[in-house]
Amino acid sequence: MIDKQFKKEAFKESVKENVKFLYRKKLEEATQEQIFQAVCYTVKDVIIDNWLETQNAYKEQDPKTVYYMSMEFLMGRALGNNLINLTAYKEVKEALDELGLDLNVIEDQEPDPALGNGGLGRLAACFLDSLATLNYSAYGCGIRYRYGMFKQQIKDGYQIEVPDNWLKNGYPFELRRPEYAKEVHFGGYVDVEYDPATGSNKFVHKGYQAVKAVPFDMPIVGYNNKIVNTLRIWDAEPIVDFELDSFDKGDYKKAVEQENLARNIVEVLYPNDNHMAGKELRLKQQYFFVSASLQAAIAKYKKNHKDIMKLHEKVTFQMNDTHPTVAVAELMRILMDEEGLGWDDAWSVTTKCVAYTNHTIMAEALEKWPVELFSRLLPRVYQIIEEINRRFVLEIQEKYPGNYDKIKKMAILYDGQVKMAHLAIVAGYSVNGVAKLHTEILKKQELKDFYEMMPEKFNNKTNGITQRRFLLHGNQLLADWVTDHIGPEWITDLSQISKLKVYVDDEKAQQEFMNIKYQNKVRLAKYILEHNGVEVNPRSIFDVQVKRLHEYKRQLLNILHVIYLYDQIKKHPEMDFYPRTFIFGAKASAGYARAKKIIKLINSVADVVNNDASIEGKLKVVFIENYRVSNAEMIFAAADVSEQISTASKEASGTGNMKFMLNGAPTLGTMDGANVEIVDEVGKENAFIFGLSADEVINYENNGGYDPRVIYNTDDEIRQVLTELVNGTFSSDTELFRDLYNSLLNQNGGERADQYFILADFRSYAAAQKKVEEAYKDEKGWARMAMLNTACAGKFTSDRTIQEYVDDIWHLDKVYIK
Ligand code: T68
Repeated sequence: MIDKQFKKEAFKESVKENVKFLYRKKLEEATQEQIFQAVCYTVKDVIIDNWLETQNAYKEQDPKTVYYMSMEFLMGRALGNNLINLTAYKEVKEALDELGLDLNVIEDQEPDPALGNGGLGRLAACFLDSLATLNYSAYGCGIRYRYGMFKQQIKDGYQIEVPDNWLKNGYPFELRRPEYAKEVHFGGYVDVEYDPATGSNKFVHKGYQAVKAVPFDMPIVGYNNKIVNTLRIWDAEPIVDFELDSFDKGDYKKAVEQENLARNIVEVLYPNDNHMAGKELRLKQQYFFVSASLQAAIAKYKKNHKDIMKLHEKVTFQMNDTHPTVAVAELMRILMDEEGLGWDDAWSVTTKCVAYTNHTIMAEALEKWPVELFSRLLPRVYQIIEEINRRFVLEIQEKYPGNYDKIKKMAILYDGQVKMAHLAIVAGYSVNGVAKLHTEILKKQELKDFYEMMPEKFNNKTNGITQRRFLLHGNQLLADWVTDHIGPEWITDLSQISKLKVYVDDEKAQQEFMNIKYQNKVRLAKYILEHNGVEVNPRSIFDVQVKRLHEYKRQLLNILHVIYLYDQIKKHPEMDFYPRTFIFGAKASAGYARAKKIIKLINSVADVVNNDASIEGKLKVVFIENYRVSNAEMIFAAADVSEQISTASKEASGTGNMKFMLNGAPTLGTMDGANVEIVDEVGKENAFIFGLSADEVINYENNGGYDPRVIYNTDDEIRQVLTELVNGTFSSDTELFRDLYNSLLNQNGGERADQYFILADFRSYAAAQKKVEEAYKDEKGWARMAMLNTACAGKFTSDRTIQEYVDDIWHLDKVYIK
């Protein structure tokens, strides 16, 4: 307990003082936003003490440190989470109550730091929480985007993207650290110069443009252990005129160019998930934060260590997907050009320091950069990649003499492209997938050749989520109930949650559990009424699909099934039907036209269904605007059914599936990603599984696909659903959804008809949905199933995932604060 700092009276005084000091106001005169800032400063004061102590302990104990390199950290709001992890949430809530303030309202003032797209960025945030909670020394390394993920508005059923100016009022939890600024260089050329000192040639980068990288540090508070780690995100500033090399002094054009570079580079997060846009600015972003982070890490290491050859004993870099993979060549450059190592020594250090996590097998997400662009932007780094490639190709030839196919498939440089995944695998000492099935597919399919050549590198690390945010903070009613029944150990040891199993047949426990679910549904219904103007019945089944909009995630299958149900109810009004609320939340990449069309379709179906009095409210469809971490917490808590319906083999893991499970919502899903392991834990009788298997999908794909026309021609009800996309049922413009219709039935360019197997899986999906309805009608049976999902979620804590990374990959030392 941090009770010293959170004595209620002292806390109240401090908030009042901060309001006075920051705004020259009395508490009564301050706005909620000002009070939010004042409360944050009080909390930050406590955090800073622990932060200093943690850094001192690290200095004394000199543990190995992991640098988690990621283009994205989808942190979500910090105030509530920090209070939770300081174990001060309830005290602070009471103190604010006594001041006539509502902590929930104050929390709502915080912008939702959204420096990420979806699963990959949120995973990074969960990992930082677990690293701090498990007493490990860690830095998150990323970019301080001025604009994070766009805010989504829905106008006329269409998605509108609004810039997310999250720094507008100043972000109270960040700390600018100009004393740790680093320079990053772009463009120019490389000269070879004879160095008389060493008697050998050296490579000198000249004529470049420079940007100053300035770090902002955010505290990452461990749970109840006084550890505070650091998320270091880099801002870009121009190198002002007088700092130019004497050679460049007075070069006005260059000064302007450098200023523009600095302004543009951190301007905005690219809003694509599972898609590579290939923009030059994106590569600049990647090199910018990677170079600055590596420079900082090496400078820190050198403060207390002499031998750079032992870097790997104290430092490891984890690359979150290929986005930071330029780190391989940048580390080589620093070790050779700045630290004076030869190639072999530099390579030996590098290959013991970097490791790679793969998050996708989607072909369009694989990062490949044109050599022309890469070598122009990063000439010295490119030179190093050429040499890495040359040596690797020799290795391939040695291992597979005369097999040119291997070179074609495995080289880092091929067809005028730099293949970042190949670079990551060749240099990385570990290559991991993010769920068992995903890792198997990597080994057997996508990365087969690499697995055959270097099997020892490959390993699985099934993803996880932090129960601190997604149960303790997001579902306080259930969290208290769990603690009342099994004690608080689950907060830092989620395997304990299996102790709930003894209650699954206890009627009182069942009622309490379902009553909490009901209250959470009431809370969400209120939110929906306020934000969508739609009234939903909290007694209906809340069937939820929230995640990024992508064709492979198959929101289209879900909404087509809603249309199917609507047809059924209209045709058989007397039919027994348990009321359902289908809830969607999803952002589509700004440039992804088909995804945006699916959002429009969901909203158009909602309009028709929700306003059709003849179906007596049996069916409601809600699209929650601007799905993000803060409303996600509330949505998971209120869900009855978790829709995880990706085409098997396409979803590497999924992590939303785990958040639903923990909050007591059974999975309705395919055998894809971590769903497979969820079913292993909870039992297939406590989930609703349907659809083609990954093997079946891959088999079709390797043999030219399948023919959806067969289904269309033979299944009248499916044909009817598709026809309604283009016959005016959901839009007077019969062309509006033509592309969606065509995508299911016609081949288009390189794209197969129904490439995500929606029609193939439709009937088994509908059957699984029918089973959901039957199961839900059995109140006790459902309560049991819901409780079992919570009770079996222990494996899916990110604490477990992080411990596996530590044991198998990073080998970090635990640090304790006195
Ligand atoms: C997700 N990937 C996976 N990518 O889709 C998901 N991509 O299955 C997995 O659970 C999660 O990673 C964590 O492992 C992403 O979220 C991106 O957001 C992304 C961003 C930029 C470029 C490519």
